[in-house]
Amino acid sequence: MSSHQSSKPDHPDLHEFFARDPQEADRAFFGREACSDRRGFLRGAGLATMAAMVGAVIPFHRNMPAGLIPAAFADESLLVGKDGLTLLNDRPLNAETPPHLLDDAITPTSRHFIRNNGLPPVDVDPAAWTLTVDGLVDHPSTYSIADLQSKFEVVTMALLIECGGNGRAFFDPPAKGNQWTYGAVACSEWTGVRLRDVLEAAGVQPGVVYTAHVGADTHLSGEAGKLPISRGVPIAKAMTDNVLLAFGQNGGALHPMNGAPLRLVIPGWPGSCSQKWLRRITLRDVVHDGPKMTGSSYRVPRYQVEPGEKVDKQDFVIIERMPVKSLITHPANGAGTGSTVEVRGHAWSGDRTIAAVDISYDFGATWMPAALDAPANEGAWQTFHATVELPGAGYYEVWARATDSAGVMQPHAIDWNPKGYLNNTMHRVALRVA
Ligand SMILES: Nc1nc2c(c(=O)[nH]1)N[C@H]1C(S)=C(S)[C@@H](COP(=O)(O)O)O[C@H]1N2
Ligand SMILES: [Mo]
Repeated sequence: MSSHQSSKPDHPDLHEFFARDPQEADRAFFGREACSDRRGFLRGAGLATMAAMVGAVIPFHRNMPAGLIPAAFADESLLVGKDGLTLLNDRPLNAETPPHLLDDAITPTSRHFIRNNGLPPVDVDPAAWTLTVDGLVDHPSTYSIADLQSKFEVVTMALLIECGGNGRAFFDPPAKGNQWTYGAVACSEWTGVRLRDVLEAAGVQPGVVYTAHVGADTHLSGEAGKLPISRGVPIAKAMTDNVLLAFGQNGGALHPMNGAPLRLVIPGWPGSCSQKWLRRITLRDVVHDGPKMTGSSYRVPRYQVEPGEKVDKQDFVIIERMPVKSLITHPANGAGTGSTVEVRGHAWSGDRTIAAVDISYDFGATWMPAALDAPANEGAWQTFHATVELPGAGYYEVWARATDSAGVMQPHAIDWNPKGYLNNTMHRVALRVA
């Protein structure tokens, strides 16, 4: 782990969090239930989590008092197991990845952003975890993760998740919510079983129109039974080949904040569809109306509105596929470079592929095509690269614009919407040649 966060003293770190609320911090990080005499010690999954985070077994763990922060985390932020993420909020935890840390074709687990709407489950025991499939199915079923692994084909795919609010920070007037800039997007390699196979085994009844997803996280209010978020997708989307029930991330376990031990991955649609800490999928004969499915959540006006305009709730539509977009991941914004610059990044478009990425270094006057890799599989982003020759010393901007398989190109500007969703304007990176 690195300590990029230490350059930002205004961000709460692990020590502040433990000082403020040691019991909550213990539970959030290690699933440790502190006893009233503060001598509770770690067991089971909590101990395994701490051991994974310090990178070794802890022979004397029984002597560790409750609320003890391993000194191994001395200068670390709240983002244990994450590398260089920018913290946007600590309750619920939200953190994005600076673009230059997203340079890999496959996003390492340590660099996958975190978007939590509530409080993650504590004391997670993967061996005891179950998923229930019910609602309008012939055979309601409950599976352990081992059941899923033995009954269905296990597949590994690179799949893109982008938060519907990625880019919200650039809306004017500002839109409420996490002020994501560029980095609420990632393309990890997920291992799991196809949702389609599991739904087919359960027997999808005629008349099913939507899925409903329930996770094990709890509402910020602490109110029992109140879900922080429960979203769904049209049954046709749920039955596509690249929708996974994932129990593996990049060859290892899922990071606790990315939904361990089981999550949905629905690539190319708003990240909110990809329920983390997944416990239940219910098939319904109506469009799901769980928390964050209605009102202005993950919905946009069905017509163009003036910036700041009030929009009637009944004029909103649910966001489905995410729009064509690209991200420059090298060089970093503001970098000093020589006059020959290798430009790299990724491009994606929900349910489509990318046909071309063009690069400009003269503020959009001329464009050159970048070389573009095929996606690792359907639902992965595509990597582009180009060598740019800058004519001399000075300030430059590199711009990237992607065009997808339907011929749709990224815009210079997008229409405002009340919650700041779907910002797919071109990414610009500043360069200085000495
Ligand atoms: N159970 C649960 N699942 C969830 C969320 C959540 O708060 N709770 N957040 C959703 C949102 S809005 C996004 S963008 C993605 C982010 O996934 P990540 O945190 O693994 O990057 O998870 C989705 N799944
Ligand atoms: Mo999201």
